[in-house]
Amino acid sequence: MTPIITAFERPPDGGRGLARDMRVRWALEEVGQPYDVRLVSFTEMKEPAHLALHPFGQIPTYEEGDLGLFETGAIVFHIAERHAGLLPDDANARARAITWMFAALSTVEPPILELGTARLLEGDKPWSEQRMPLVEDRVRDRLGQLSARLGDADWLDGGFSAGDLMMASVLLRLRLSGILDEYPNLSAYVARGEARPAYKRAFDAQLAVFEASTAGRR
Ligand code: GTB
Repeated sequence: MTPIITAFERPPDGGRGLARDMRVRWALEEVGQPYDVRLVSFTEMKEPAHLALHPFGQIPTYEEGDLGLFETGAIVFHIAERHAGLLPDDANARARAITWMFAALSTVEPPILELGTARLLEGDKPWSEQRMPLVEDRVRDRLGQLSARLGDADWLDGGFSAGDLMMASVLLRLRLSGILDEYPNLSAYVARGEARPAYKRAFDAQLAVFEASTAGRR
């Protein structure tokens, strides 16, 4: 059965692959699972049909037969559990790869999201200039720790796993800030992720959605 995921009908990131359907697309491409995409508008996301799938009215969602999932972490984990290629066979290595998925979402991503909020939504507030260095340093604290752990390894724990897919996706959101470049091994780590054929296929697919959404407006 071909799974169906949801994505923005008009991607607000300009096709840069920052919306979270990209993580799900990447996982599906890594395991070689074809998928369909249902594009939804911001209005449709808040309507009952979509809310029945996603209680918070967001993308991405994942449908496979009578299974409906939301939350990118849960979706990628589900894909990794059901297919070979994203989690090691060895039970302990598998548990460590899952740990890195959680670390990406629970420990590394929150300060990165906070930085995005501080810059995009609070940048015009009178207190923003004073607060910004604090927010940036919280990101640097996490990146410094992650950089020390990664060292000169290619991936976080042996071969590429769902943990790396999630961590690289989280770090990618920092690219425009310039902060990622302060950590050359993390920057190279993200570039290794982006160089994977599965990443490229996923990126091209989401970019095609953006391009189609702007075609009629030129
Ligand atoms: N915890 C959820 C998950 O991981 O699945 C969070 C899902 C989420 O934040 N979805 C966003 C959404 O649907 C899209 S990805 N937002 C609409 C809404 O809440 O009404 C986040 C995102 C949005 C935009 C950009 N961008 O423009 O660069 C990047 C990332």
